[in-house]
Amino acid sequence: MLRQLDETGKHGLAATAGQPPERADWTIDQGWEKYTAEEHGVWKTLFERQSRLLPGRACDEFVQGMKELPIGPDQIPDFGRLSDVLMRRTGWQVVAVPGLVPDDVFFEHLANRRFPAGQFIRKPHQLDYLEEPDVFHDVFGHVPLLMNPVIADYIQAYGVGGLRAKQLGVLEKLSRVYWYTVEFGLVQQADGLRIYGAGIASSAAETVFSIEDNSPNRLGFDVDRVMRTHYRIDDFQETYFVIQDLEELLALARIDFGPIYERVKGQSEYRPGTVRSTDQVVSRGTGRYHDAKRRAGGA
Ligand code: HBI
Ligand code: FE
Repeated sequence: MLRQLDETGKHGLAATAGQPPERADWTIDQGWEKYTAEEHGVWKTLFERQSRLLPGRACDEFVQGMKELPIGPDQIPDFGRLSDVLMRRTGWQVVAVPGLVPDDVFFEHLANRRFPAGQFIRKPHQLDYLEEPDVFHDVFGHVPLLMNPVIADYIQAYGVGGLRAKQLGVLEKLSRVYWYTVEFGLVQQADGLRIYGAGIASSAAETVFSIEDNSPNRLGFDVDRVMRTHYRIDDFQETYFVIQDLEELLALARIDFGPIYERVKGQSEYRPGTVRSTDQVVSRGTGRYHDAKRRAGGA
């Protein structure tokens, strides 16, 4: 997967450009009956590929959530059926949106425990790369962990915090915390590092890269540090931040970010690949992957 959000906080609302939404909250009907056999086929290809890769790489909570949801290889899931199960477990719902929605609309949904999921699915030629969040990224990547009470509270808190951060003019800082946790987070488990970030869990190549490759840095999560760290939207991350367990996010959902914004304001920022002497290094990357790209004149 790739993402949507650039470092200036602007978004390409490509899929819906020029068409104002019919409903103020940007939701649409999923229109499940209208998915074609080809679209269900794309889901199946992606589902089967990820299902082979995730055991031993995704965290236990992710695998458990997936098991308890009406999600399988054969069909794109029905949001109504997902919501029935989620609602009973953590009070969340999944609602359909055309793609990216404006920040305030996105946060308003999260603050009310509604997860806006892209209604569309990528085309067969986009299996490995697309910019907007589609149903595979949103449902396969995010929904399993919404079954977990800690993640359920954390993402709601991000919605509440997002509305506030936007008013304070510090959304870029908060969005880095979201990026390096909800989208690209790793967690330490008894038997090794595991994935909990949806951006990784919905990408075959990054699933392997984030866990096994010696190129990226893996650093202990620190909220001030993360707020000061740029991220990559166009390629694998150069650095992943590792939490000790999912409970660490619960603390993050409860603390007041106000003083942290104050502290971080005006401090220097870090490039995605920087390692400081004060960082807690889980594994220091060789940087080989991104160096090679830079030499080739790429990113
Ligand atoms: N809209 N559908 C959708 N999904 C997102 O993840 C999303 C969005 N709009 C805004 C947004 N993310 C980000 O800008 C915020 O997380 C900062
Ligand atoms: Fe996402």
